[in-house]
Amino acid sequence: MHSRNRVSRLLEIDYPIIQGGMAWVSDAVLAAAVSNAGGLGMLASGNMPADRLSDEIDKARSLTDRPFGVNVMLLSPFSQEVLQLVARKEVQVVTLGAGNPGKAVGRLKYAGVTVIPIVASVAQARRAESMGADMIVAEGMEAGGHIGRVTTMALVPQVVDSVDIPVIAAGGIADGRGMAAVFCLGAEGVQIGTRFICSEECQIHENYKKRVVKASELDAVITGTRMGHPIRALRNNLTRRIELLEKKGAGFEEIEKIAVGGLEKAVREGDVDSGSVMAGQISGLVRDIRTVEEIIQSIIQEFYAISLERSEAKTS
Ligand code: TUI
Repeated sequence: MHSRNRVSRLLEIDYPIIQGGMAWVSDAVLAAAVSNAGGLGMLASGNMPADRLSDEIDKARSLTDRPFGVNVMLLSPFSQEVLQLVARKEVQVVTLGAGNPGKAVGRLKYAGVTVIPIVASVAQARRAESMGADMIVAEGMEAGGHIGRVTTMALVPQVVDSVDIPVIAAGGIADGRGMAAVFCLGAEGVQIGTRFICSEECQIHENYKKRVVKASELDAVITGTRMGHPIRALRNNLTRRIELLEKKGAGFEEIEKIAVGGLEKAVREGDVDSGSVMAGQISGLVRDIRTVEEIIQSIIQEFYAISLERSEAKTS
């Protein structure tokens, strides 16, 4: 058996696998399943008000005794009240995404929370470390949803060389090979989103899961770059409409009108044609819906098998 590394020790988990905090997707049932399987489950606060998140935290606590965390989406109009809530409820871990973590890091650290900003560049990583972050997630543009501009392959080693705190890689990882690859680049953990969308415990509409299972590697396209908010989602009527509007030079408000609410429409109503089916480029590798326990065990077994091969190659 392998010894726990810095990430699993600091987070008090069996395996350094963090479930992505995906807005409208990462609820108490999914997060508790991941924590119970030895990873770190995450609740996504998305655009939720604090009272709704509070209920979700209580529910997760009723479903697992293990640590779990909350992702705070910094673009949310409720991000300040959500930050207060997670500190008050003594949530163990918080990831901060989609914006400048700024004062949030110090406030959460003061409340005893383990703070993990999500970064998409070396400069953001350095800034996060200097603010007092415990670790960072370096998220490549293979990821689904709101993304940066650098790939995981290029971002992770450059971030690893720029900071001393542990780096967790995200974007394009769905199996033990991907985990082994980013560990070769110096990562000490992985954050996985898309693979967990296609789990039994994920509570979203079946149409969304089926669309991800059906997707090829070319289907996860980027829209919104011109507006300064690049979003990766599976190609459909919505992404084509946004592309056309962008080409015509439509304003932010016009595009936002059809994009906002699109994620909820796909996740809850199963409208995968005109809703937003956010998912990463690794969708093409996800071919089935399995339990969270099966997903984590197969990632870990494959990862350990590759690590063993590498250490045997070194000594022979
Ligand atoms: O946050 C994500 N992915 C997301 S959030 C989301 S919901 C949404 N709703 C409305 C508008 C936009 C999104 C769907 N997917 N990933 C973490 C992440 N954070 N990726 C990239 C970043 C990021 C981007 C800019 C982090 C920091 C940043 O700027 C920081 C600075 O220093 O200003």
